Amino acid sequence: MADLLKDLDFFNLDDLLSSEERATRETVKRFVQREVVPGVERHFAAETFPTELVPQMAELGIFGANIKGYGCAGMNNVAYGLIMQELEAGDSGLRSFASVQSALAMYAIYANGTEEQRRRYLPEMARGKLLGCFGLTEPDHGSDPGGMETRARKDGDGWILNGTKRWITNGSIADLAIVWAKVDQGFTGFVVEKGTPGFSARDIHGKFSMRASITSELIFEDVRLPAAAHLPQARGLKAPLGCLTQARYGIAWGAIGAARTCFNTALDYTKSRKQFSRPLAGYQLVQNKLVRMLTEITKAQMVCLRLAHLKDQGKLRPEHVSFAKRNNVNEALKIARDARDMLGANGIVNEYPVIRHMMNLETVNTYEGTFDVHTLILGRDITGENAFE
Ligand code: TGC
Ligand code: FAD
Repeated sequence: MADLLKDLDFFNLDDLLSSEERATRETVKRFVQREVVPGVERHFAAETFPTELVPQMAELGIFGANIKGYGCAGMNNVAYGLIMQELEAGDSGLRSFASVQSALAMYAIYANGTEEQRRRYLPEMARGKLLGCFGLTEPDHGSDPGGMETRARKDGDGWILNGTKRWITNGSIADLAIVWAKVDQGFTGFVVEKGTPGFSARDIHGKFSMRASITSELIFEDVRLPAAAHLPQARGLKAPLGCLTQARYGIAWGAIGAARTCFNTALDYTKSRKQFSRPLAGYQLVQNKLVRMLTEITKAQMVCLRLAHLKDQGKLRPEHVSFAKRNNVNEALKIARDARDMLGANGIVNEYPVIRHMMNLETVNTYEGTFDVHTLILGRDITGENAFE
């Protein structure tokens, strides 16, 4: 079978990458090809995450890859983005696992924790010895996390936490949860370790999307937390939203990987599949679809590369990330749907990766700010009118 993970580089964007960035991409691509692709359909069917891959991912420096110090690889944001792209070329669930560990859980501690908290958690998380999750969404509050009902109140030196978080990636396999809660003065965050009395996690089943990823509900019933569990720099909603910007950045890159696998599959299939005595790829309607895929993947690559350079220069605005997340995921989803169609009946079976990517991308379009939420963020930016108020 053809190499479905192979690069698509119509404008020689590789010329703009350093040799280290290219080497990082190739290493992760090889890992995905050898270790992920052979077992991913099995995990998807069984609704399991391949936890056996965690030590190798840690070895490759994937966790907290763009964090400096604390045992992290300290790569630049181009290399970090390329890692996300290659992981998601394998499966969105794999990229999600890495995003949550790195951009949500580790970054939350890095940006909002004390030096002691950073030293305690980050090196172990980089080594994959401690896994994290990030609890912001609640059963009744998704797009509007400001409505959250989870409450923390002071109790002597410590805190008492009550509430429920839902749709939490890695929830039941995580050793620690970053949990966001309302307090008298607004909002703040906590590191809640697994096994803390009153804290439980239960998995959500029956998903048609992100099946090779664990999604859970977290329940907090009078959970007593020590002062050391509080993230003291987390003041207001800005703290969790700042973490989302990091994760959305990786998603914008990741979506290119999923789209690329779908494009490669559709191209390979239509070149060999004959109907009415010639290859499907010879028909104008099919070529139109392939060219649209090539165009959107190439545009997404260019947006991401510029995004990475802005991020490395400290010039990135959250709205830039909204633009990229909104566009790249939505286009990836359309590419996956077109590829599914182009494979005909073969498009619905797991002999090909397309339908798995298509179903995964439905989640990616919804989480980390839905397509429409990012439309409103960008609308607010260009008009100065806030549709959320
Ligand atoms: P708003 O008034 O807009 O902002 C409150 C404060 O936060 C600042 N801010 C940001 N800072 C950094 N990054 C961002 N993206 C930021 N967005 C806002 C803002 O400047 C303000 O600061 P200050 O100093 O003035 O206080 O707040 P709002 O309540 O009106 O929120 C608006 C809205 C809709 C944009 C926000 O609530 C939102 O983004 N909603 C979407 C929720 C969401 O994306 N949830 C994701 C949950 S995690 C997840 O899905 C993980 S999936 C697993 C994986 O990643 O693979
Ligand atoms: P809602 O907010 O109820 O939105 C429903 C629909 O209404 C959407 O189409 C939306 O665009 C639209 N809508 C909402 N507000 C407006 C408006 N103002 N104007 C117009 N339309 C609007 N969360 C976490 O905290 N941590 C995680 O690790 C995590 N992992 C996830 C994993 C999976 C597999 C999934 C599916 C979700 C995950 N989430 C996680 C939750 C995710 O972030 C939310 O699902 C997402 O933010 C949307 O919230 P919601 O599902 O409540 O939809």
